[in-house]
Amino acid sequence: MRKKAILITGAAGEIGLALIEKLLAQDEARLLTLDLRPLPPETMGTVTHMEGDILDAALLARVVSEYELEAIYHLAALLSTRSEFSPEMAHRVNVDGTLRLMQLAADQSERRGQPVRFIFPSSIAAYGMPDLQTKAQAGRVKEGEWNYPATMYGCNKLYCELLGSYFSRHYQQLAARRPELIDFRCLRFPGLISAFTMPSGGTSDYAPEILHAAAKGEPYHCFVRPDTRIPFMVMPDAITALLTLAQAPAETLSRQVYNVTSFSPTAGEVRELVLRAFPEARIDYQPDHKRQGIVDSWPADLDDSAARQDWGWRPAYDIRRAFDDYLIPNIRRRYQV
Ligand code: AKB
Repeated sequence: MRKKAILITGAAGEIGLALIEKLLAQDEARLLTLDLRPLPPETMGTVTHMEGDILDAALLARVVSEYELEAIYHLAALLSTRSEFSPEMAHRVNVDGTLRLMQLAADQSERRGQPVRFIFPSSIAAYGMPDLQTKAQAGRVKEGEWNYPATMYGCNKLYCELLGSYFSRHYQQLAARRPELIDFRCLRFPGLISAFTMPSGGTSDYAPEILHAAAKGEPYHCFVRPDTRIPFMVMPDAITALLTLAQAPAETLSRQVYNVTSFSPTAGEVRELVLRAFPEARIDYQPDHKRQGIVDSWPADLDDSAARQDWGWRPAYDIRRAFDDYLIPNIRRRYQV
């Protein structure tokens, strides 16, 4: 008999580790995790971990033969900066990998006779604004606006949102018998900041990098201008958003892709907040005009009213609470400063 499981791909990444921690705290015992890397020692042993590639058909076949999946959190991805250096590889991981996971979810839904919930983090990278004037005028961007991404990662995310919609509404629409469809739910995340982990390969990474460098006493050259503004959220709110959307009754959802956001500081404001806690920090600006161009193409703010209305989304942390109650105390503990 196959074991019931909740699959988390990209489990050793920032969101994955925070999600595992939260689900274990809720006594969730059915976690099956997948990543190219091992989990850190403190997490290893608390879940069933498979080390391998989401593109490995034999590995996915093993998952299907041994487990009955009830939900999939598909977090594995190459982020925006990394994807620009290897766009074809990004396409393989971000698109082909997601397609395979969706096929697996469709197969599992059919076997169970019940939809598998497929939770997918998308990103502000799915938006693309042509210039700073447009960005300033656009204000809080809604889900259906400015869907013209300027990065491989953004294109991959936007397309996978559409794939999710296809798999959950039209998959095998011409077959003689309509198959059981997947239950696809997606969040467009802003930049994320964790006190415990560092992102790698993203373009919103400057904000967590300013903070972690300051706490470690290392100098930091910020790769965007001080006036650069994009939305951010702290990791506990990102996990709350994922779990709340995953658990929302289907009839309350009016769409499949939801913006979520918390606060939209400039890079200069992030520096000021970090300096309040670490006055000795050495942070200057050395904009990299190419990475700057990517961040400039992302909205300054998101309209998350659909998430608020449909499933009661409210971030617990505004910018003050994020720094005073979550980031600074935890990062001081982490680096013992
Ligand atoms: C990145 O910078 O690529 C990510 C994102 C905004 O999705 N953090």
